[in-house]
Amino acid sequence: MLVHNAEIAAMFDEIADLLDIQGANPFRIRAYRNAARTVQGLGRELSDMLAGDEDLTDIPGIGADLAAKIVEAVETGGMETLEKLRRQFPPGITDLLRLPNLGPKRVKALFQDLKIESLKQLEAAAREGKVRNLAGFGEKLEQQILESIKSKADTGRRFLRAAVEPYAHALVQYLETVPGVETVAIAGSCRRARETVGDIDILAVADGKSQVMDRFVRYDEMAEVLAHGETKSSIVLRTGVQVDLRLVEEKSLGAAMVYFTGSKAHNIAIRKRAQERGLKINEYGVFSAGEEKDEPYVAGRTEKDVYATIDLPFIPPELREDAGEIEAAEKGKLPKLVELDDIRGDLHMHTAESDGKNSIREMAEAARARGYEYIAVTEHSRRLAMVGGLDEKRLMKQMEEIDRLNATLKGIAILKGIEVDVLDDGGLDLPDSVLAKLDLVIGSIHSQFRFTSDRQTERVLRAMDHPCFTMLAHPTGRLLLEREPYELDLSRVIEHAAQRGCFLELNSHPLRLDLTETSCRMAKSQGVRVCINTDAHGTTDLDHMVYGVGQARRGWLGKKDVLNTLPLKSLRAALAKTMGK
Ligand code: DGT
Ligand code: CA
Ligand code: CA
Ligand code: ZN
Repeated sequence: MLVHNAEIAAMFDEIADLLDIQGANPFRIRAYRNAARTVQGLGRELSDMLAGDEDLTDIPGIGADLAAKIVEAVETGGMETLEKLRRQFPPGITDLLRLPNLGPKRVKALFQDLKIESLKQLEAAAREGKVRNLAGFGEKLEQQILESIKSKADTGRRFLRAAVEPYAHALVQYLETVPGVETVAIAGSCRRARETVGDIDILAVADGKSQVMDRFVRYDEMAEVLAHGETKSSIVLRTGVQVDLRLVEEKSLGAAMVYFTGSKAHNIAIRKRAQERGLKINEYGVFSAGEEKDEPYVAGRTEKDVYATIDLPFIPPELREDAGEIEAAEKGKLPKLVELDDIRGDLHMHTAESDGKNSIREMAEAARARGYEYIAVTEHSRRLAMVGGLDEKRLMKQMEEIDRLNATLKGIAILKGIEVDVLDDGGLDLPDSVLAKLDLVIGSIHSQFRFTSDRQTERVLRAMDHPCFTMLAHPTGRLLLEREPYELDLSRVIEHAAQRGCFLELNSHPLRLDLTETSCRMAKSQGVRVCINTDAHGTTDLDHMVYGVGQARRGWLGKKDVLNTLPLKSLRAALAKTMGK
């Protein structure tokens, strides 16, 4: 049995949840919580790393104890620690914790005082007005609970794309081995590189006698078969992700790819365009919609052919949201989107000097192995003492170390930076005299997430006005599926960045992807360059760059719009300018 990262992450999350209800040591809870995030965004399968005899404790946030649990999970499919905890609680209890208004204290109260063990029971109790009387609840919270149960039912469950993609790729590989199968391709929101996905959509071309559907519904990670037909089947994998597989004819593959890649809004727009040309587009092809009933086939083999029938060039999947791409394509104004290969360096990372896992040299060598020209080392500043933030003295020492490394390391340049905390009033957490010695200064909001929009925005604008401010890290502070962004007027921030001549980070961590695609477009329209960083806490995290690039592409960014596509010399000049040098 193959155990994927997402399953291991889910186990760690559940352990953290249950420990939380138990009132266990917060540090222990946080360690599991962080491990879940790390594993989820790893970009490589832990089972592969183990098979290759790699040391899991090299992964940021994974110590010997967590590494042993990962080994246990990969070998047995479970964790004894989790089993023990589960035996102490009813099974529906973790669903309660996932409601936005319910922390472990409240879940414990619901469980102990009202014997509520599931969302269903909670909904019933809230309807009957029983919940409001519990200590620390009240009528307003009861109402909010009902609303969040409802909205949860509305939106359905979504998954991080990064967490789901390994499943999609494994399944594609599996299907490709089935005799008679010619092509297997991923479509849907996965292909459009959305941050989160509702399910996995796969298309296959196979000869008539192929067993592909039978093999699909017997995939060994399948938990449930929802539909089993000749051309369409759906299964649910053990982790809860649904996969839709459709078998299409070769002459329809392009049309089916367009249709099932979506988005729905994009499809509707191109169908309308086809109608205007006396054509009909569906998942089988493009047909001439004449008077006669037999509707002759016009095209459908490739996506390019399909778009050509409606006088459009190929539109990259990341842009297919009916957000102006069709108009742009019509005018020949589609952007040439940035690619992973265009990226020449990574300007935000941490080392073992603070809460990272590797030395500066290891980070530099790993970056060089990925073909980069440069990196910047950007530790946290002193205010984040909890994660080893640097004060002036330690930062100066690190700068000397970087000088020594730069003198010996060939083929990669290490820039001196800092991820400095933006203080409540917009000041920076280190003195100007030391900041001025660096090559770049990244400002981050790590506190006071609850400021009003006005106050938060003023805070960020003040920070940007600092003479040594290069870029704003993870500008909205959101964590996908976990934490809403803080209130911030990003359009003012972007306008200000344009005037100030500084940059915005697009943080590539699969949980952050912070900037959104809309903000990327806004930045581009104001001429503010975006820097795609990984914020790596270890060498393996450098691989997150691909997710940042995916997001940038969804945000219409080309090579010129992205700061870290510049060669070293021009990059240095661009950075120096923000530092008043
Ligand atoms: P997801 O799964 O929620 O992340 O998003 P998608 O875009 O993958 O949506 P999904 O899986 O429901 O359907 C895959 C694609 O199939 C979708 O992007 C467009 C196409 N599609 C599905 N239903 C319809 C429909 O009712 N009309 C049209 N025009 N296209 C549809
Ligand atoms: Ca989908
Ligand atoms: Ca689907
Ligand atoms: Zn960072």
